[in-house]
Amino acid sequence: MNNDIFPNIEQAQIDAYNKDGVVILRNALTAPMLTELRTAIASEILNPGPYYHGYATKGSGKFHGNMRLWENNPSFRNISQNSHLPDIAQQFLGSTKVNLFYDQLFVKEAGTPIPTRWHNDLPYWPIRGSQTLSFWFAGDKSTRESGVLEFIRGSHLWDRYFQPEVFGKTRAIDAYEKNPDYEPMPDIENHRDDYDIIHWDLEPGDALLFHGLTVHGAAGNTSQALRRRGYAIRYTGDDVVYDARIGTNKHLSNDTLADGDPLDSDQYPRVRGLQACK
Ligand SMILES: O=C(O)CCC(=O)C(=O)O
Repeated sequence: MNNDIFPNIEQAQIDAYNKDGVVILRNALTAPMLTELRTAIASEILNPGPYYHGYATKGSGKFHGNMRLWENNPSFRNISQNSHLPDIAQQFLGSTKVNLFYDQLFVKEAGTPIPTRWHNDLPYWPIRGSQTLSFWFAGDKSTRESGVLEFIRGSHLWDRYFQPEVFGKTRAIDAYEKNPDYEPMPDIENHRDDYDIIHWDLEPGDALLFHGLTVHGAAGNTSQALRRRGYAIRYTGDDVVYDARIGTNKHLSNDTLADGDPLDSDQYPRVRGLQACK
């Protein structure tokens, strides 16, 4: 890791991540990286890649989503692979190797009322294992009014898999297959006081780091002034393998891997650790 760019992660931050399932990392992107990210997002919005999953809004605003962006855009590749971010991931994962699972974009323009439903991510993913870490980078100042992410503290330790649902009307996937081992998501929004819900207001370049089982969601962006550009990168560690179970997102699956295989492949490149392949 290049310490001129980013200071070492403190053990207290790693402990907080392990306990709460989420931590904040201020200024996780350098200023040039933030500029590169914003330029890449603008180009993606003008010319969306193949996994575009924009959501229809009632009346105003626009919710632009897409995934596997680095495969088609060198700036997303640069940020997710050739930066200090995999080094940070390696420290939080406590792993000898790091794979880039995929990256994803969530842009809620000002005045987009669509909430992001409460969910956890691992049930959507064709992988299993405990070392799963997402970064969610703020491209803008983000507050509850503009739809910053909220988390249920410690929910990664529940070890519960909630049935995936589509976030809204989308071109990419109409529905998820039901997995009998998954359970329905409880009505968290109408019982918020029953849960330990936390959030941070973010400045551009800040990142939220969270575990694949941490339950999270977001309000719509009701601000008329702030865009809410969110860019997520998902990294995995040593104990994560491919999982061919039903109910996962078919745009994330891989035809060449069998159930139980390590992820190392063109689609999920090993970006840190011996034998980095791409
Ligand atoms: O940005 C959003 O609205 C959703 C983000 C999210 O759910 C994720 O990154 O896992």
